[in-house]
Amino acid sequence: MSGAGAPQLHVDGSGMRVVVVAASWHTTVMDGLLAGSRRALAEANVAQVDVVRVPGSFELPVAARAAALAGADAVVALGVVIRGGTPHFEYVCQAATGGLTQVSVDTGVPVGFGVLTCDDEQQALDRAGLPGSREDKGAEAAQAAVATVLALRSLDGSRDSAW
Ligand code: DLZ
Repeated sequence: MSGAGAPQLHVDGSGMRVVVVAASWHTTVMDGLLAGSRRALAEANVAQVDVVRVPGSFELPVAARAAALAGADAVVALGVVIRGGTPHFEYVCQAATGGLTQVSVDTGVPVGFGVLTCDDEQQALDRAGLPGSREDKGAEAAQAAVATVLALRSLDGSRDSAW
């Protein structure tokens, strides 16, 4: 999937509580994704940011659900899955993607999807928001989560969602 065409989201998350759930495989890439999310949430004026680490991307949905049920306005899910020689990649990616979608739809709490699913480590580094990376998927996931909170709030009244 190409990163071309991504929207520029300038969001205001003042007063929001956002929980970042983050897997722990592939430390360098995860450090970049986490830093990008934190940066974007600070730029969006989100004062309360909590980070919860889980072992792998397979564990992201259960942590995201707990965060949503505990009162988070939005959840940002971060992980990196790198293809190996077995079908394990497909199962972990499917579990993370389907599980996070289910959490979001079932709870009504937006989940920003910052799980990289890559053929190799270089693809992940290119998207990790590190010096030299072409894209910053941690920041994009955080902005998307806050933007979706605003979009859903606009359904409650006559306000347009603003970003
Ligand atoms: C087992 C596994 C493998 C092979 N690869 C990754 C990966 O690239 N990225 C990731 O986030 N997690 C990986 N895991 C771990 C699973 O997500 C999960 O933590 C374990 O299967 C234990 O439930």
